[in-house]
Amino acid sequence: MGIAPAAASAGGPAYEAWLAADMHGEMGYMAENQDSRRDIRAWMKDAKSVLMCGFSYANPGVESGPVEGSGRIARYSVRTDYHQLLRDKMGELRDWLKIAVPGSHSVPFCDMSPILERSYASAAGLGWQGKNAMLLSADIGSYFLIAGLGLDMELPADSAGPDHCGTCTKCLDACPTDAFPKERVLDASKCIAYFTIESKGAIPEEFRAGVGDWVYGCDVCQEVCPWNRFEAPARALPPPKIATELPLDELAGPKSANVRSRLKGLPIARAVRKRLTRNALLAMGNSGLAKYKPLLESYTDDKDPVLAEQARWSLARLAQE
Ligand code: B12
Ligand code: SF4
Ligand code: SF4
Repeated sequence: MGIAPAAASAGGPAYEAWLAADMHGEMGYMAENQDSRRDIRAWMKDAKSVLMCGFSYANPGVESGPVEGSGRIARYSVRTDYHQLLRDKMGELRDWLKIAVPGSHSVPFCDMSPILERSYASAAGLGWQGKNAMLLSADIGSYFLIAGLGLDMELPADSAGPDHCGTCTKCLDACPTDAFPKERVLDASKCIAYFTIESKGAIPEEFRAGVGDWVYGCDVCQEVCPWNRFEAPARALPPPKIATELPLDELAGPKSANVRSRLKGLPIARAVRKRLTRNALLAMGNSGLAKYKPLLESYTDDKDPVLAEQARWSLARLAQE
């Protein structure tokens, strides 16, 4: 937890470069509200300070990695959807403040508001923005989510945390789709998290092999980070509800409705059936497992052209094995 001034001047030259280069794919909203994303006062006129909090979702001791026949999902998505949960937690703080400081005004936010949360969190001393663009803490690594509370009171600001990346480049080297044009700048239109969570259409062919077995999000640039060796346990979030590996034939097969019922209330439930099916068909193509051929064949004439084309690509890839 830390305090940033309302005018934390979030973004800086890297943000300008990022906007100019159009690296947001189908996420057109990211190019909108540019000024408000940099300065909370654009949408909270009376803001003077911003309280920023980090909530660990690490699961120390639980192995997470490729499992034959399964697709991987990002670690943050195995617990109850954090958007409302963390906004509500910040809302409790707002309600408490209203009593402690009568007449005070504060606005909670988490992930959904036009604001550069990582920059504000960094200015509030929660950590530094690593070369993988993640906010990293020397105490709890990067497996944490961010939420904030805009405040109408001037509180003493914390100072930005020092950068501990040093000469390390593990995350840049490991990214399977080469999504970092330079340190700390992510080309979102090449990120597996974008392809598997946000993108509605076909995943471009040149990135399909790189997507590997990821079916929802991606953790590669965090898994390789030395600062995540000391994962702190999650205290503020509910326990994981599912494993980070999901059977591919269940995701795309006739029993997909059963899997979806297990995903209820989790961030992954936000993905519509078509998107998860597309991702599972892609992962089957990358699996090297011939057992998926019949299921893939059943999709080659699907009425959805994205699924049909993905199935054909995956069959062709399996045929090359
Ligand atoms: C859209 C979005 C995405 C998009 C695009 C992300 C992107 N970086 O462009 C996609 C779908 C790809 C995505 C992926 C992920 N996301 Co996301 N995402 C967001 C969202 C909603 C907006 C981010 C945004 O505005 N990006 C625009 C760029 C320009 O901003 P930025 O990366 O935050 O930071 C830039 C500037 O600060 C600047 N900068 C950084 N350091 C420095 C230093 C100096 C000196 C200067 C001048 C500038 C500068 O350059 C940075 C890179 O361009 C935020 C929530 C929010 N409102 O902030 C969550 C958020 C960033 N995501 C989050 C998470 C967890 C993820 C994933 C890990 C999910 C997953 N496992 O699949 C991946 C990680 C990918 C990665 N390596 O960053 C968390 C990050 C928590 C943390 N500890 O950092 C956030 C904060 C959500 C939350 N409330 O917790 N995400
Ligand atoms: S989340 Fe995956 S694809 Fe996206 S930048 Fe990190 S390693 Fe690359
Ligand atoms: S892997 Fe290395 S360069 Fe990347 S964020 Fe972690 S410490 Fe920084």
